[in-house]
Amino acid sequence: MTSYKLVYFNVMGLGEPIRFLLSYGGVKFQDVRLDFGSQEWTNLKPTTPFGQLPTLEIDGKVYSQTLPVCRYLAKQFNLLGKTDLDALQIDAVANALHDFRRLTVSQYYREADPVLKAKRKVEVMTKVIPFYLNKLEELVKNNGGYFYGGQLSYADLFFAAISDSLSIAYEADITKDTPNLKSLRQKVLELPGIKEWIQTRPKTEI
Ligand SMILES: N[C@@H](CCC(=O)N[C@@H](CS)C(=O)NCC(=O)O)C(=O)O
Repeated sequence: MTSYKLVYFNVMGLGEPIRFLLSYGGVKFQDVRLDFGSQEWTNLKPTTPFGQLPTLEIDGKVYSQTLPVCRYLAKQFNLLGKTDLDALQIDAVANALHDFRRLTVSQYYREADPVLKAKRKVEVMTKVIPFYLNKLEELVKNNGGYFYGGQLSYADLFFAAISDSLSIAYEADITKDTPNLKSLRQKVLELPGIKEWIQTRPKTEI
């Protein structure tokens, strides 16, 4: 049996889409959570492929970068469409979601400098969030309740996994004005494996 060990910080962040995929796939995984400022992370950082987390160890070998890791798992669990062109479209949505999270959560919400944060807030609230929500809502509306092809893909799981963090940054339910995204999120949270993960996962703010 394949062994999986996810190493990330004690937040949802970029670890959560990987945790969602592993839970959906019904495989057991070690969910290692480090403290950002810890000696453990300082020691581990130079040994990781690109000095950052998450990493996923598969049968003892370390792999990094959230999107390729998600894509690999999506392939294992049949969440990458049927053709290479399906996969290309699904990857594009997942990549856009990764950008959306980075701009909203990493570059604005987690910004430590209050002056810079206040400046970014205006841009994020008035431009970034409306832009992505509008595009994403349209996709789901035009694709039978999913991001692509009228069927579940890893992009759908990715969105549901980052939605809580997006809502924290947005200071409101990120799906409050987008009914299609709201029901997609709900559908994913009800999936076997993911439902159990949500009930048992450690509770963290973001
Ligand atoms: N491109 C990477 C970005 C990973 C990343 O930004 N990781 C952050 C946490 S979300 C990190 O490791 N920060 C700690 C550090 O850089 O020391 C991915 O998508 O996985």
